[in-house]
Amino acid sequence: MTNALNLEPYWMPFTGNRQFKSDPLLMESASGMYFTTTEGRQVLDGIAGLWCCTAGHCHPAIVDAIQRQAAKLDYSTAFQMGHPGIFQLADKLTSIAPGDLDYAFFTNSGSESVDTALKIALAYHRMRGEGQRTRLIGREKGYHGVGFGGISVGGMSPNRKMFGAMLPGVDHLPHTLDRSHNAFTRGQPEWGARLADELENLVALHDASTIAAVIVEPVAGSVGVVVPPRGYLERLREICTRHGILLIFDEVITAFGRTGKRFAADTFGVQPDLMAVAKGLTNGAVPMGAVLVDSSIYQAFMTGPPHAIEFFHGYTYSGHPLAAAAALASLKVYEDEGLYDRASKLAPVFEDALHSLQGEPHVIDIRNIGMMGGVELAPRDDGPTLRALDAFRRCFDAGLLVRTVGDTIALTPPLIIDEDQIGQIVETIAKVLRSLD
Ligand code: PXG
Repeated sequence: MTNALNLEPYWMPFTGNRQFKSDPLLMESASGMYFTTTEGRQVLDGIAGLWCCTAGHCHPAIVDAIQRQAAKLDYSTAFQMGHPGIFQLADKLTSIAPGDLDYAFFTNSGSESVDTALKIALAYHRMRGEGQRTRLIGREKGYHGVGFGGISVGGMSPNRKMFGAMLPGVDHLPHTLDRSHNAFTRGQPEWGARLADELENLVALHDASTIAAVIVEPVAGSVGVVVPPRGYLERLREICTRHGILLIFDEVITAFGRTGKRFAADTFGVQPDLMAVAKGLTNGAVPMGAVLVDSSIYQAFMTGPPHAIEFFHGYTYSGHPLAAAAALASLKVYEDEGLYDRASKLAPVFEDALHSLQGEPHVIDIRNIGMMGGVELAPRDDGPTLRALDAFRRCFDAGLLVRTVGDTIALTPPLIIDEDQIGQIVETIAKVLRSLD
């Protein structure tokens, strides 16, 4: 099968193309917790595809909804027109979203959701006569996708350094990863809330009247699972409110149960003004993202004549019928199968299992919350990421898919995982760690 394929023309994203093409890993099919490779091997999915297949793979209800929708209405524009599914979805999403996030704007990815949220924030201030609020504040080590807005507020240098000056007027908060205080913390670290006070310093430097929004991942994912210190998000919220700055939560990874409640905003009890979601929205089955918007922000746009477009933004595929069908079916499955409760009940089991890896070779930190965890390895002397990449490949060969980000092994299994499978994940990782250079 692999031999018959011409691997060369496909420029693969976020991949070492030459290494991959010399030793490809190809998936043929998937069901529930498992992938099957083109060679017929079963691989346990430790990362829900890429933090997205919350209810496992090829869930029959989601497959059925997509198939029926494809045969009924394949496409209709979202501009000046609609279809029932997308209104049902906006209704459903805003009914489960925390606080007054009562409006939903649809996109096709997390990156588009982030850029859309940033544009809403800028336009909102301008609509209210505060057009001088143009600065955006992100955070070091943050990941907000790959659009120009997302990489500008993002804080990962490899994703930024090749791409010029990016958006002007962006500043960054310090990140909260601090092993000297917080290594091997279970859940939220006690130390670090004071890092939120750095926002006061940025306000003092730039003046609040120039700042539109602050964007953070409530739990940073791609940097290797960094859980917010106790009190940190609360303090960011308080400072933003005091200075009229919008707080955007990028919940592309954390929404839909990952932290043990529906949204990380629920888990931490902190309410954002805008929330970017994607990934789990459709269980990964059809690309879709959304920005959930506080009612007061939407209302600020509803001012001109009723026929006038209020927000000059949108995508050909915003609110795509197949994505809407997949999302409606996914949200129903999450509720019908009690996956949010399941995540919160399994979280302590997952936590114990992960922390049992403390003391295994190379492990320098373990971080976790809900059903997301990171096991950080000491970098090899011959370069960062190499040891983790070696671990990734050895886990795969042993029948387990993990994700490595830097030198951290990230684990975010589908929420349908059972206790035996959690055991299988940590046993496989322990064996692999013992075999590594
Ligand atoms: N925000 C966050 C917090 C994300 O994690 C995006 C935005 C962008 O989403 P799209 O759908 O445009 O990719 C993400 C995406 C990794 C990894 O290995 C994570 C993502 C993407 C690629 C790799 O951690 N998250």
